Amino acid sequence: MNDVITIGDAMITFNPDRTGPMRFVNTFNRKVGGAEFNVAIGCARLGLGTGWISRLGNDEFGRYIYNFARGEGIDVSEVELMKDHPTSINFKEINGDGSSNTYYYREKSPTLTLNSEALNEGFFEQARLLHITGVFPAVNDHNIGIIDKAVELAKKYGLRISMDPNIRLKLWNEKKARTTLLRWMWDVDYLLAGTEELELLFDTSDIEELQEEMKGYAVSHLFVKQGENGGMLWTDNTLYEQSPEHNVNAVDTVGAGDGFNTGALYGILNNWDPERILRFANIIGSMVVEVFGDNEGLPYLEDALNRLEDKKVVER
Ligand code: KDG
Repeated sequence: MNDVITIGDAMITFNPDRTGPMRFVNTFNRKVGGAEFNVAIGCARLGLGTGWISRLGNDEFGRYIYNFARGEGIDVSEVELMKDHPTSINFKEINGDGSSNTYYYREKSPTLTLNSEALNEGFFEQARLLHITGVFPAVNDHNIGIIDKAVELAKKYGLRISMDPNIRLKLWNEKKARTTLLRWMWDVDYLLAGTEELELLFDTSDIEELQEEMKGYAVSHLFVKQGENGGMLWTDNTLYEQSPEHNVNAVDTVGAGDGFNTGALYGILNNWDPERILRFANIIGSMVVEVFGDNEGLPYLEDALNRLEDKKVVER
């Protein structure tokens, strides 16, 4: 049985070996990225049963991603390698402060071969939570129908639903992002979003106004991810605030939000109290930015708990 299932497009991510404009970068390291895929890795590392629905190219990159996912212990029974659809790729440009720009080559994503009829009901029936993001539907309109069906199946089998808007304006425009993501909001239990994304979706990032807004939907937990400024969680009519972690050396911020999500989902699925959930999410986000790559910094449960409990670890 999987605790968490998710659907998405993974890519070979080329990480530069130096900061600065990409035109001056000569060497890249081959890594793997993809918002939903990162969450799947993070959940699996924390010990949650995790399943990923996807399509990859039947090529060397596709095999690499497939084996990577399998090696992380992700259930890949709903992943297929497709002929004539090269695996998607992206290149990153990293700035001195760890922030980055992304250049996508994913128009013909192998996930175009995935259809809503291909979603295996049994996979949903056996799971506890469906995690969706705004990246997969932004890659192609075709994927919107797949998320519609996934949400329908999640409801049918009583799964909880978490959503990270993950708005990528290189993939779709503001209006499209807003109308598409809002149509799923009625079914979302846990919303995990950045301040700018909330502004785009609800025309406000004021936490009191957002709390009111959430009451109109079924959202029980609103997480506001504030990056280096920490985060907030609104649940049960109470607002919890988390200040930033100390001494974080950010080298690559991509994937931090996905890391935050994994901590939040772990805490929720284990019925932790809100303060602990929020701190854990924040800690995992901060661990991700300390390592190059979109998911290499995602911790195993023991490492994350050591940070949560401020335990000193003897290294040698
Ligand atoms: O959330 C991080 C992801 O966005 C990254 O791993 C890959 O850019 C990416 C994408 O669009 O999925």
